[in-house]
Amino acid sequence: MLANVKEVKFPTRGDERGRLIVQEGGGDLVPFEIKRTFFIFDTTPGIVRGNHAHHKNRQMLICTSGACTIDCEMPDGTKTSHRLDWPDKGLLVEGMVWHQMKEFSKDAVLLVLASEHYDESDYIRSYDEFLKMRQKA
Ligand code: T46
Repeated sequence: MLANVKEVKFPTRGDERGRLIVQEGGGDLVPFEIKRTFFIFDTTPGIVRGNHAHHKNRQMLICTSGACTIDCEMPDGTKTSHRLDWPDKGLLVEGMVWHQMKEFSKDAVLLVLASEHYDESDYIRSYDEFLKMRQKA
């Protein structure tokens, strides 16, 4: 069965010039074609972002600088928390996972690779609605 959330580790390539990490769509680590990327930075201290789920969109979250924490709630009610604090750490978040991002360090840059183009109708932004959909599933 497909895990709703999965921590992955990207290989680090490096030589005397520095380090390099690759994310490629359609492989084992990012198991979808990447249609969109965006990143979150310069966050307000103490802020909590997210607080939604997606119907269809699948995402890979990577904190390329600094650190932040991702809290997830699965369709079966299981809750997990993940600290992203190094650029080789990725968190695959499938659809129908309620998630929030918090505890951003001042220098945090959270890169998100998405399987879908932006579509507001793909968001479930009401927690009550998420609970109702969860019961139906
Ligand atoms: C997610 C987490 C990890 C766009 O116009 N296009 C886009 O591609 C995105 C991502 C956002 N926007 C607009 C929609 C809002 O007016 O930018 C504004 C901020 O978006 P939002 O409040 O959804 O941001 P977050 O940080 O709560 O959530 C974002 C993503 O939207 C979401 O898909 O899973 O990062």
